[in-house]
Amino acid sequence: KKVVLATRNKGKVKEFNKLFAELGWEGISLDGFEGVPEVVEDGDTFEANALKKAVTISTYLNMPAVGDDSGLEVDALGGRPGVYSARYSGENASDEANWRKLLGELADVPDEQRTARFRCVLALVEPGREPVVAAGSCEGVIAHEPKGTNGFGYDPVFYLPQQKKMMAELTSEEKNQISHRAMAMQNLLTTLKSGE
Ligand code: ITT
Repeated sequence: KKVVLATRNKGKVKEFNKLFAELGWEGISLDGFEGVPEVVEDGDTFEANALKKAVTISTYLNMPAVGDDSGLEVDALGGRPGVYSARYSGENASDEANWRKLLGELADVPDEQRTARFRCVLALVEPGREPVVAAGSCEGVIAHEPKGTNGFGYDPVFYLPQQKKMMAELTSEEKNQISHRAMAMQNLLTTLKSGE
């Protein structure tokens, strides 16, 4: 199955390429196409934005597309940055600027109140079919200092108590065993199989 990855995020593309390979799917990047419309992420839920990405790209290319909307929910911040995770410290903010802002906001928050989770919603949109949506999450704790250079986004400050490591210290294979994206992908497959 050939599926366009409706994302401009290179970290996501890398993870999807591995997750798709396990299924025998071929993930096609947006890089090879011209005139691809920008998706305005104005939804207030992960689901709305994931659908918008997949519908926009699938309609434009007339091919199956997967949209991924994801982010970090921090309990001490009432669930922020949530759907605004990519733009937490401003439009086109770097990953480092975003996690530095997060560490600043949590500076006075004690360890036991630093719980958080990554969430991912995937939407698979195929021409002539009903969209399929699936979600996944991954629990962790926001650290005080960054560590690790793998992954992307908030991975350097997202501590996994079970692994006793930061997400950015995991290899992409290890991350793909436990991540919100991997869980959402599993749930997507289960839903697809149940509809066959
Ligand atoms: P696309 O919309 O083109 O897919 P994006 O980076 O704008 O790319 P999102 O709107 O879904 O994607 O924003 C998700 C942000 O949440 C992302 O930029 C990271 O900061 C964070 N995030 C999502 N998944 C993550 C992961 O696996 N590890 C670390 N941070 C993650």
